[in-house]
Amino acid sequence: MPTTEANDRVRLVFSLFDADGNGVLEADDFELMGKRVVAAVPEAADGARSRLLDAFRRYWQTLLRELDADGDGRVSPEEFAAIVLDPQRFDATVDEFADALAAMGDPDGDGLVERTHFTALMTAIGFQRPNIDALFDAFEPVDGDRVPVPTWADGIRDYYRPEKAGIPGDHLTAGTVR
Ligand SMILES: [Ca+2]
Ligand SMILES: [Ca+2]
Repeated sequence: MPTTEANDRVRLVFSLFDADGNGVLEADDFELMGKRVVAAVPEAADGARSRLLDAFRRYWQTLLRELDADGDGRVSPEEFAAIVLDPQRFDATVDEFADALAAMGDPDGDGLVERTHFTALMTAIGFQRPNIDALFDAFEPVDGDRVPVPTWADGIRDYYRPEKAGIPGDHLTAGTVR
């Protein structure tokens, strides 16, 4: 059984990925979100941007393939909820997305994500400022308020784990769901 926290995390991610707010996920949401997120770090290299845009598209393709039970080309909240039931079907996609997003937060390539870039990217995805701040703090930033790229990428992977509770990613749902 997924934890309550995992269900909350998934509900939140659905509401954010529904970028046009029409209540279902479709290809346009991921184009909209992808453009918004890559624009958040203007100094990112072209390679990092196209990698993240590709990751958003791949993400959508995986959701469509795995979750569109009624085959209407859209993923409803009910269809999306099944994401927690069989997480290994999404592992490769989440992996790629996590690495691509975390890499965007490190435009100077020193292996560390500065808080300003983290905040810009997470704001572009649609998370709320207090939640973003709490998550960054939970990653225990060091060395001039920065966190290692893999720390963030692992945090994203954990966010999707149905069995996890009490993880840094739970700071993102505080005050937003239920
Ligand atoms: Ca939508
Ligand atoms: Ca559907």
